[in-house]
Amino acid sequence: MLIGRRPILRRAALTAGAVSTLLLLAGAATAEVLGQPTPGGLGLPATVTEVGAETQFFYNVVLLPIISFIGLFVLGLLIYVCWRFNEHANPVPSKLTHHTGLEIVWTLVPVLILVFIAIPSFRLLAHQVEIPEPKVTIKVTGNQWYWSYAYPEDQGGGFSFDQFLKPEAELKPENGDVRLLSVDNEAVVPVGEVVKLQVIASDVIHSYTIPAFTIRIDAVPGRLNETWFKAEKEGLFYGQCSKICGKDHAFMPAAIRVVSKEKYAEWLVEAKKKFAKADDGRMRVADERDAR
Ligand SMILES: [Cu+2]
Repeated sequence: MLIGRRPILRRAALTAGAVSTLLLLAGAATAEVLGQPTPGGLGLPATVTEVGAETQFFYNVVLLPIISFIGLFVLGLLIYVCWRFNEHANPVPSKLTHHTGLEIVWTLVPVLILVFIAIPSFRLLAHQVEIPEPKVTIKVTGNQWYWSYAYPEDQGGGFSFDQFLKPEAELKPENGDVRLLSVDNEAVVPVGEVVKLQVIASDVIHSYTIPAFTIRIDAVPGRLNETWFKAEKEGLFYGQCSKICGKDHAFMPAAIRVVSKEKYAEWLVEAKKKFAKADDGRMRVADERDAR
């Protein structure tokens, strides 16, 4: 019996390997475009952070082959059982109900697989959760249905602004605008620096997600969540709200532009002037409302 099963095991292992290699290649093929989805893309989107690279390694090299192998192994067993033990092939069924050795094996093997997965998984989790000393801290607030960003004063900021979806009529594809992703005010961060995001919501639960940074963090009213990223490449990176938050949930993209340190310093100066007026305006509206 055991001899008959071995070629099936070997074939299942080979097929699992081939499937995961194909998926890996598909992932590599889409790695060209940064920061936004690619038509016909397969696999995880390209990442520009160390944590992202670790996450993708964990998924592509550890999890995907294991799950492909298990799926194909179980499928193979089912097909074998249907073929070998159906009524015609095996008219007198075995009365066997217990097999201590087999029961120990099918308990122990899954436990060992889980332990094998748990070790790199916890190491990765710690890397994601422990925030290194940040160079830039930004407060991101989720609103129905847009994001707001606040840059603290002691880091050259002292301003805040809202980020709305660009209406379809204003899109300029020749300037790289992307439907349902481009925004009016992009958030800007420096390349190669640790950026800490403090994320909260003003109304309902939203979720701030930028796939290229491999970050997704819930924005919850009354609770300040934190995450971080260190982008290693310059570019424009899009994300979308990832928690169903109301009727315009699909229309509140997030956009972060990663630039050189010099350009970031220039942007801070410009943004301070540009958004100071907006802040005054908002305060004036609030004052008038309070006076009423
Ligand atoms: Cu939302």
